[in-house]
Amino acid sequence: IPEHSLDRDCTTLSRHILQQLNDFSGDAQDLSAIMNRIALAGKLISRRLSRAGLMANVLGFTGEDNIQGESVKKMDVYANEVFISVFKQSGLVCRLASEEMEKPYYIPENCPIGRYTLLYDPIDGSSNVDINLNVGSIFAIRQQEGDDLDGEARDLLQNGHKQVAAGYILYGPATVLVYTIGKGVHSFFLDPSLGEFILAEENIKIPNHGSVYSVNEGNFCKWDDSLRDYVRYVHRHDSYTGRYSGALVGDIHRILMQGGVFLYPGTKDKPEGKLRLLYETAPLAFIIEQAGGKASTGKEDILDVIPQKIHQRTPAILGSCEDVDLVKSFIQ
Ligand code: P6P
Repeated sequence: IPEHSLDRDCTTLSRHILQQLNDFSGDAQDLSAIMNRIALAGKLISRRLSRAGLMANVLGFTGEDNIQGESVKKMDVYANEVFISVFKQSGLVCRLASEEMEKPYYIPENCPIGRYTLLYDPIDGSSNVDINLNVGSIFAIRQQEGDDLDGEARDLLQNGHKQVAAGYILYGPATVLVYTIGKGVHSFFLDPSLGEFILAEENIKIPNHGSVYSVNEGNFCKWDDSLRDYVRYVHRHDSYTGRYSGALVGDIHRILMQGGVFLYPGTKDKPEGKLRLLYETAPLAFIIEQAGGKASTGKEDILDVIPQKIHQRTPAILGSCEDVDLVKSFIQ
């Protein structure tokens, strides 16, 4: 689509999904409507972030801890409630599973079997909010299977191939939404003057190799020797450069667009690492693989991991094929 053509400006997210599905059946309409609600959540969060410094009671901590034992920031709570409120009356999803909630939130009136579940991290990297650096929302959509009468949501404990759609919203200098429904990866920029996410790039392909390695080297002494050998290797080669923002979505977006590898390995005391599977590494693995990259725990593809519990963590190595293979060659 030519730059700044009227046609480009009219390629909104919902239109793009229907084009992608090349199908205007009920299911396609539902998926398009769900993505539209996610886009609405992104607009509301983006607006709040842009005013965070100007509004009382937005920055800083609530004083509570979330189920992960992490101190909760006011923006975490606000963003989580935004996702719940935009889906409550939608009739589109029956459950919302979030990093911020111990158990999924059920929307009882929407719960016929086969309805969708939204898994999301409402604001990832929220420690960046107070210093005006990028943060992101991460989401995945799965279909409910079975009746889940006891609220244990066991049908969510399946591998990432069960994801129907996944993506993220990056709140940076511009707000960018990146999604896949298994037919390539596409990006949309929020045009504040239109209040719409407008198509920016279709079928994004991650380069086969990139110069960036993105990892928190502060954990160097806690890693296995194989990871330390990998980092010593890239230190010795001038062709590599380190980039790490401390916010997953921005770090992954850089790797998607420019190539390279993002790592959050396990450590000796936390072999599963820090990142959660169902609403962080699995959605991002879907995106990276759809863009032609690789996503591994170091032992297996992230999309093959079957979680034992909703908030399970996995080690994560995501990025360009050559760079992920290089990391894996040290592990093996
Ligand atoms: P560390 C933010 O808290 C987060 O969940 C991700 O956004 C980010 O990639 C990671 O943790 C940063 O963790 O241990 O490097 O500060």
